Parts: sequence; C-alpha cells; structure tokens
Amino acid sequence: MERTLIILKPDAVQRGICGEIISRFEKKGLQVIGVKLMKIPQALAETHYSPHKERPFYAGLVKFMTSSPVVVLALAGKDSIAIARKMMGATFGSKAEPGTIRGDFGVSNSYNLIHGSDSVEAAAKELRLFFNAEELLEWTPAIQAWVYDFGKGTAE
Ligand code: IDP
Ligand code: MG
Repeated sequence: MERTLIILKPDAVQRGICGEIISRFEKKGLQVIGVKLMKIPQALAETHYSPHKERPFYAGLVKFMTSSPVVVLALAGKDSIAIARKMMGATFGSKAEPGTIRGDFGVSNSYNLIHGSDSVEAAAKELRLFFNAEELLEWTPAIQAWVYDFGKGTAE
C-alpha cells in the first residue's frame, strides 16, 4: 500500500477540527499507520518546506508551522497520495471546492489546515523527516476485506 504524510496544521489543532479531518480519512478507507502531536522544530519546518525556499511566503509559512502544535499522520492505502490530495482540495481555502477539507473548513489561503505529500518521492522523504521507522505500524484493519476487493488477489 502507498504511504503519504499528512500534517494537520496549527490552525486545525487550534480550531479543534483534527478529529473531523481524521474521521474523513478513516471513513474513506485510508489507514492510519502513524500519528503524533508535536511542535515542529524550526530546522524541521525549514527542511520540510525547502522546495519553497525562494517563494515570498516561505518565511511566513515556516513561522506559522512552528507557532503551535500540529498533528502528523502517516496514511496508507492504494493511491493514498492522490486520494488524500483530492480530499484536501485546492491550496487556497478561498478557492477550494465544497466537499473538500479546505473547501469545507477554511477561507484563508495561508492558514489552509492541512499538508499532504504531492508525489511518491516527496512522501518517502517527508515520512522519513517526521517518523522513525518503528513509529510506522504494519497492521491489518479488520475491515480491510470490505474496504478493497481482493477477489483477484490484489487490492482493487
Ligand atoms: P499545497 O499545500 O497545496 O501542496 P504548496 O504550493 O505546496 O501547496 O504550498 C505550501 C503551503 O504554502 C500551502 O499549503 C500554504 O500554506 C502556503 N502557501 C502557498 N502559496 C501561498 C501564497 O501564495 N500565499 C501564502 N501562503 C501560501
Ligand atoms: Mg505542496
């Protein structure tokens, strides 16, 4: 199963909507294989957002992400990266479609509630940044056989 790194940003924690967001992923069928509440250290935030280093919003973004605790999730599922991104919605809360997490819960363009890895390479790198190997648990949900069709041997 593909893995992705999700961060429920400081605004999601402060506004008390982490439970609702995690619930959406659980109900969709994405499996939580790692979770922690943490205050992101400055250096980790800088590394995580280093692809945006030259962007005008970078300093504000790092300040925001280190300002208050976040909830970090590792999710597993077939095509979990693309599925989670679709559930998150467009980057800007003002533009995100209703039905998406950003579309339903926020209006801000920078305080947009959630981060999700955008590629297999980014997910691998980000999961390593935020979790030790032993913090990611291999477990089989009891409902797995009803979440996917395993009729042909693989998850469909
Ligand atoms: P993404 O989170 O949808 O992948 P990115 O383009 O990777 O969007 O940007 C990373 C984060 O930087 C966004 O989630 C948002 O918090 C912030 N951000 C992006 N563009 C802007 C902007 O134009 N103004 C302010 N903040 C921005
Ligand atoms: Mg991004």
